[in-house]
Amino acid sequence: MTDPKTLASRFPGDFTFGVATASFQIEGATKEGGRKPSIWDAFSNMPGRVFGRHNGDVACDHYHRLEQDLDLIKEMGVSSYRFSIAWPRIIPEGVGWVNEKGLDFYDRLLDGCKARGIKTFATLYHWDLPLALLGDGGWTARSTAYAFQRYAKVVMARLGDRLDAVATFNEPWCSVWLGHLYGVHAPGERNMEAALHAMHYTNLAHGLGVEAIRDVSPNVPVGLVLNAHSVIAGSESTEDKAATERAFDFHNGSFFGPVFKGEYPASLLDALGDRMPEVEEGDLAAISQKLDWWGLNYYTPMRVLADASEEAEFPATKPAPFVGETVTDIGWEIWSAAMKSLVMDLYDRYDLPEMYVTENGACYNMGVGADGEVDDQPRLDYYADHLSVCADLVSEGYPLRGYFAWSLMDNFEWAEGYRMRFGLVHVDYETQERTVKKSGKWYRDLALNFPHGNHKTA
Ligand code: IFM
Repeated sequence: MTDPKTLASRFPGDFTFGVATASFQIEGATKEGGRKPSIWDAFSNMPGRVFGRHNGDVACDHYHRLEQDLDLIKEMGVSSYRFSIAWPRIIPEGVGWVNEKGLDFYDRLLDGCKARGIKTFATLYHWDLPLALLGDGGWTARSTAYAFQRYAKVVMARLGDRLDAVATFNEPWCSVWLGHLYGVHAPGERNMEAALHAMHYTNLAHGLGVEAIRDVSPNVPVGLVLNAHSVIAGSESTEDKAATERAFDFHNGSFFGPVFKGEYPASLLDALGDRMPEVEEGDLAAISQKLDWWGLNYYTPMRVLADASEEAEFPATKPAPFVGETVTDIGWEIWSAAMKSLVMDLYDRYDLPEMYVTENGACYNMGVGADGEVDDQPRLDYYADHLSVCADLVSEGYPLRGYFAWSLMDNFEWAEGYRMRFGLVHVDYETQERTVKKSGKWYRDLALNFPHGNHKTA
């Protein structure tokens, strides 16, 4: 079903349609307004880390084009904007002095949203850790969790009055495992012990952050955004099914466990507990405070087989072949059914609050044609397919309150640099011209024509 109006009519009247971005991926102006480097500035400036040695220096120049981009969001017809706040703009050295100019930028962003009738969903940490904190070990140091707590307090004290929702972290799976175990994200570490320290201290920072947010802004709904993995066994064998459960514990349980159950998975502790830092008294209580909401970022399933080789470390799995016939330009399998089974599985396993799909979207790299249009029909199809799954979830009673497309516009796709494009809006990085793609016009039709009100769900 691709008719946007028909699709929109399957959602309840108070559903939120939004678009999402993140600070380092769009802002640019990395040396302006008092900002100091983050670990991603350092990482992208090292040869061999990011495709083409691209970096965030200019990105989408959003810092200088704020008003124009807020107009664009308004034109997209959405009711909400999800963005992240750059810690190195607010507390440039991670600890110590607070940079008022950094807060001023987000002040303008929030005022601009409010003036346009757009709700604000902020994320405090979308991977741009102040580089200075790496001197103490970055996320492998317990002190970083306390630095984050202070940062959360500073942000909420100045901006909390205009936030409709706040998330502590975006996808800790990436900043922990990609950044400290697989080495493909900043800071580029490949070490299980370091990764396990980053895992616990990130979880602790989340818990301390929740305390800080509630202390300063008790009325702002607080949540956490997780890229939960839909882990699917590559075969029906007992070994592969057991591997799937291990993979679930490692990739999901390492965050969902402490946050929603107050414990790390037993299998993870058995296999790797001796390399974890001390979990101090009170840590798990802080981490597992009840949240108002959680966010799911979903793109593709994770298919796994058991890895029986001697050197395989927990969870001892390897990738299984794709089943879906199509992949996006970044090579990710398209399989919307896994989004539904994932949500069902997570609500079975954990006591979860209401949720948003905080990211979903597809990478396709087509450019602007001779007619001035960007024909990205496969992205449009991806959105229609996955939004239909969301409508099914709503009609089956899952407390899904909103959906944010990733992303508003093409941007810095981390280790892939600018070559991978996820935007509903095309960005010409030479001229910074924005062109709404075919998928963007379709999403606009859906969001703009969405019949707000108490209409019944299908
Ligand atoms: O671009 C990223 C985003 O920063 C976090 N979630 C996944 C997106 C696509 O890879």
